[in-house]
Amino acid sequence: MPHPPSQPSTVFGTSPCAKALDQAGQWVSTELAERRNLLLFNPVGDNDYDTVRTIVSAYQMIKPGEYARAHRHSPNAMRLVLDAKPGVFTVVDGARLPMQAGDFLLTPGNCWHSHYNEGDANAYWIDFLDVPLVHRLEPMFFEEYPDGYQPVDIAPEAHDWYFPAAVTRPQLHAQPVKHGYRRLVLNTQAHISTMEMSYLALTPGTPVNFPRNTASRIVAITQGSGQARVGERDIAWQRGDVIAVPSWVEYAFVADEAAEMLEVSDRPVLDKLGFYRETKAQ
Ligand code: GTQ
Ligand code: FE2
Repeated sequence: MPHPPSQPSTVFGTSPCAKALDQAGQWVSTELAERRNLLLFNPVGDNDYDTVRTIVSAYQMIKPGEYARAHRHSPNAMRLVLDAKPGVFTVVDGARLPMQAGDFLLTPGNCWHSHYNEGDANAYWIDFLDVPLVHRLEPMFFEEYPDGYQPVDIAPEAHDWYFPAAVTRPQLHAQPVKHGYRRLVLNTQAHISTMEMSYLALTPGTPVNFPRNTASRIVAITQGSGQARVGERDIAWQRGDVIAVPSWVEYAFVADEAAEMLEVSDRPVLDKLGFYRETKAQ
């Protein structure tokens, strides 16, 4: 089994985004707000919510001792953990799922969920939800849990909704290199049918030209740094950054140092409706 590079030493907690979340933390409590989010909306036209047309992403921060009360909604949600000390967890329909750096967790639509920080440092993660798709199709439902607290079971050994970095990183690095990178598609279809999630590993200095395609994608960098070209835009990226790749836009990535990223795409929706199309890979 090839050895993945060791866990990142850089923490998200020192970045400008984390500073903004920390500032929000001084003013907005989890009592006051349902969730403490920094929404990544794309400033195109009059849009003030969507990251891409079908998916929204947001940073979320929770302070030590805080509790984000239980609710449920029809949109599907997922979380990619950036920084978390032991004692941070989310509860999804009673299952207590740990949140540690690099972990990825599902909150399928209509499951009760609440977040806890019983550690001693702020915890940061990235949320992805199909809210824009659900909003456009209109089957939007939201419900607060009566009195805010859902029952909490003990942490399961393994769970279909839980993708710990300790499991996914070795799996990613065991994948073959194709078109200059490794890809691990996560087994999530049975739980979330609107989005497909994969981890990508890039080798330093090897440019990856992705085929232009009709899916909308959001890429979140979990390790390393490099550059991207998305449409007409040149982007320098590093761990903790989020990059939106709208439908039918050309995009290419190159890593400066061994890099890993999570890609969330709406391809399953396009596939089911017969709208998926891509140009040949270069
Ligand atoms: O953590 O439950 O970013 O309901 C947006 C909506 C997070 C959450 C978001 C949500 C949540
Ligand atoms: Fe939620």
